[in-house]
Amino acid sequence: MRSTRWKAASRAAIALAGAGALAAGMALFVTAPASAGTTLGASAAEKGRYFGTAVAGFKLSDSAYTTILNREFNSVTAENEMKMNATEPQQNQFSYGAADQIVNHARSRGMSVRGHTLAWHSQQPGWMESMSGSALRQAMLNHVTQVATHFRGRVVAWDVVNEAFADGSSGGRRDSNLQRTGNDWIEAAFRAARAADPGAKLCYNDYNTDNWTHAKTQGVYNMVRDFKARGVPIDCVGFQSHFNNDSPYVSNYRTTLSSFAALGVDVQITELDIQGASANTYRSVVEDCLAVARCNGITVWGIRDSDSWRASQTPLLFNNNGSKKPAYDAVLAALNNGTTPTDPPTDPPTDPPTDPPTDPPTTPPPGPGGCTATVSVNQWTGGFVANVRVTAGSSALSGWTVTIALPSGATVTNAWSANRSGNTGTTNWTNVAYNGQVGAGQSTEYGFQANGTAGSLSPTCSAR
Ligand code: G2I
Repeated sequence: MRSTRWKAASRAAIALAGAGALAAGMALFVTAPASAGTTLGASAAEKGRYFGTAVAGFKLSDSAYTTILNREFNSVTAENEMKMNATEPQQNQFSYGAADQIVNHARSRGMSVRGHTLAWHSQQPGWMESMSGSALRQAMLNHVTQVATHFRGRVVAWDVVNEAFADGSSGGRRDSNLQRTGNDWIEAAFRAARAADPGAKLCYNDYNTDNWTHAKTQGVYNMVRDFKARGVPIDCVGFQSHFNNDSPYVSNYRTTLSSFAALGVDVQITELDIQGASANTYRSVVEDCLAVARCNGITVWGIRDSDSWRASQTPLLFNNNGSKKPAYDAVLAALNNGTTPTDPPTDPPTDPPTDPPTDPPTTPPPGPGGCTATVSVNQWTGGFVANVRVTAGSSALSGWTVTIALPSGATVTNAWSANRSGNTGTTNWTNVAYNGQVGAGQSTEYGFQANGTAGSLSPTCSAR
């Protein structure tokens, strides 16, 4: 519908130009198509997504590395620095220096941070590896609580539990010291994380869960469905997506992403790398994410091939000297082209100019601008977290304002991914640097935590 109207407007413009508007010396202006980003982060943001990378803290002193990081990415995952062995090397002695350095680097540049990971059978500190039973369960829950509390308000999404399912055909849990504390260890970890940081999205993260037909994928799917049915606090599922010859990209990947999303969780591609870095495969992965409304971001597992845990497979978007590879161009183009039918037109600059200024009412872009906002609330006694989803109308947004009237007694205590004015009564929220640009029909989210009772909130949204 929209693109038909756009074409009709273009045809009208051609006719006008042909009728001598140019010759008459009329000033013409061109309505730019939704601007195409020139970096991964900016282009993803235009689609209401983030584009992130794993960062190794010790490389932040490498200027070739940080130049690419700072230019291209708007989300960061610590490659190793938030793992259990890094953050609690001795029991009850927490060590956050390396992780804080990454978090500060990211946040001071407007990048968001994914936390990886609170509970995992691997990379446990020695003291934990040798524990079992209720002592281990208690130590794990304490770890989740302490670490999530330390990073509260600074991590937008946590991989609460990592890699808890078995490979192969069983579709069941992986054996581990944590699993042997009882099958409910995963939900116990999620509940502890929610209590410690109610504002963070809580994800389950795993590998080899890309192929919809695999038993492992189905096992994780059934767990998430069960968690949603029973009210276990899970918000998202991470698909590591380490693609290689043994575990290749498959065309049902999009089905996997959309099937999980249909359970009512966000889906995120969390550790993407592709053996050989086929441009076509990278493009397909990006297109699959863009095709699923709740696929809200992609993280690649390193910047240059030499940064990869599988460097010999040259699986990343930049080569060893930091040059962009063909896969980079494919990813950027896929982000800019988008695949959703509501995408704004992306006509090349050779297109005819649009209507002259003497005819403003019919000047493209067609359709109403504006935006809508919806809110979902997690209420507990005495407080709540609100996640607000901002959705662009039929035109892309370059900024937005949401107004929410809070009932008396409700006071905002912290917020993320938006600027706020007011913390009681009428509150106004505007985009931050990285989420102001929202493609037509696309969404972005922000959230806040408050004391009191939310009641029914009715946010309004306007473009700015
Ligand atoms: O194995 C690839 C990834 C699979 N999913 C979970 C991720 O957390 C995991 O990341 C990798 C890191 O890329 C590696 O860098 O996890 C490995 C194990 O934690 C990391 O390797 C470790 C080495 O095992 C250590 O010997 C080394 O000290 O990296 C450490 C820091 O370089």
